[in-house]
Amino acid sequence: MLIWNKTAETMPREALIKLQKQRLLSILEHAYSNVPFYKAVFDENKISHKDINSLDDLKELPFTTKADMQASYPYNMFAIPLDKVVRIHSSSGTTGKPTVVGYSRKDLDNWSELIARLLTAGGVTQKDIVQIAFGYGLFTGGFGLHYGVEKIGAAVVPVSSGNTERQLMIMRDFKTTALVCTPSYALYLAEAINEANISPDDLYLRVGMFGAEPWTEGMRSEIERRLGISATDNYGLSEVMGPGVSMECQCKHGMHINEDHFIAEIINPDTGEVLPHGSVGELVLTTLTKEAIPVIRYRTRDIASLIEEQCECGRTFTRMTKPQGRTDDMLIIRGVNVFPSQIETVLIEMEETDPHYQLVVSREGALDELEIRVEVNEAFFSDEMRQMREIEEKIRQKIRDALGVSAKLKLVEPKSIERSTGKAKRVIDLRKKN
Ligand code: DLL
Repeated sequence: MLIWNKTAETMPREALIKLQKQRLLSILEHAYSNVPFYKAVFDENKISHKDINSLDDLKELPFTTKADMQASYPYNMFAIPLDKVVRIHSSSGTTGKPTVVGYSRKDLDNWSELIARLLTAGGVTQKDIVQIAFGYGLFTGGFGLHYGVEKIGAAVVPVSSGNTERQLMIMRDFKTTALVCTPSYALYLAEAINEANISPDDLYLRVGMFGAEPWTEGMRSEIERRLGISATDNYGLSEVMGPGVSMECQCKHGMHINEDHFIAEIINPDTGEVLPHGSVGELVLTTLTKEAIPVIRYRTRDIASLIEEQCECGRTFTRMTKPQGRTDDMLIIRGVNVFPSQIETVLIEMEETDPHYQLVVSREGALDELEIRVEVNEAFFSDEMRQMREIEEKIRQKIRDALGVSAKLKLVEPKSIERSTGKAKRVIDLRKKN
């Protein structure tokens, strides 16, 4: 199995911990001295970065939240002067102010390095033609992945997101071998390939590196089967860097966290307490090398757990499980916590439905109601009510057995749920309007 940076990625744990400690101390010093926000919170909590003597002491430091980053709009989290900043990205800002993130030249070099690791882990080499169908713009997906492809020496096709017909034409004519986008867009492309009567044999696709949204193992099998590729997952978030925080290797069992650049912790989202290894909770990340925006104990709101056992690929970095979802996407249906990904797992196993669904949450009286809208597979679609009702009942039963909640089911016609070229919108929450 190929590894981009063997020295770093297979470093013995003791050496890694030593490196993390050394980098942590210097990033704390950098944050305290150059970011008024960190000076204020450390002083307020009567904590000095000088009291931090081991990685274990990290838990004494306060968290950084999305609200903190938003309140610092646009540049108050920056630790370097603007004339040393060479790139600026930003989150979409659908909830409140956008968060603005900057990168120094060194940050961009590190970012490319981590993306080169991600692509190599996914099977990309210098020989590949890599089609990037993430949006190029303020979103970190497009430009973030781009420079890692160049670093490897593969050919990058920066097609950006959208215009599915053109994506297919390019994929076929440019002989694309590697695809980079969201898993939901990969599925959409697979569907479009089928509709355009293009045979997978006319294409050269071999591997796909997908991320930026939650997806299940079932969804992976579906994408791999339909596109005839090997698909790997990768994770990241703009506040911490963008893509490249962690990535799967060919073992496809958890994403290796680039621990020479980030420290990961899992906390109880309600109490903030650090949980023992293996526990499921909220992922908290600390950047170890970021110059422009050092981030200490950032609460990602993503729910995952850490896998400590050494991976067969030889990498020594701890893995994180696929995030099941975000704390803010968790639905509480009659007292039961439900993540959209749990519903996806059930739906994807049903031959009668296609993996296109939406969850509509509403409130009736004091209770939350969940309606699952899912597309019927073309082969099972019928005008006969009885037949459709039988399928509905079958799914309802499966959801009840798997999740312990009952939901309304609404079967919809094939291709009636809006396709996404970026991050799919799975949940429509009508409660927020009340
Ligand atoms: O989505 C960065 C990225 C771009 C990652 C391209 C991977 C590939 P944001 O827009 O800031 O950044 O969104 C970050 O997306 O907190 C997760 O909730 C979710 N997310 C990202 N990757 C995954 C993944 C980019 N592999 C937020 N699985 C994160 C599940 C993911 N959720």
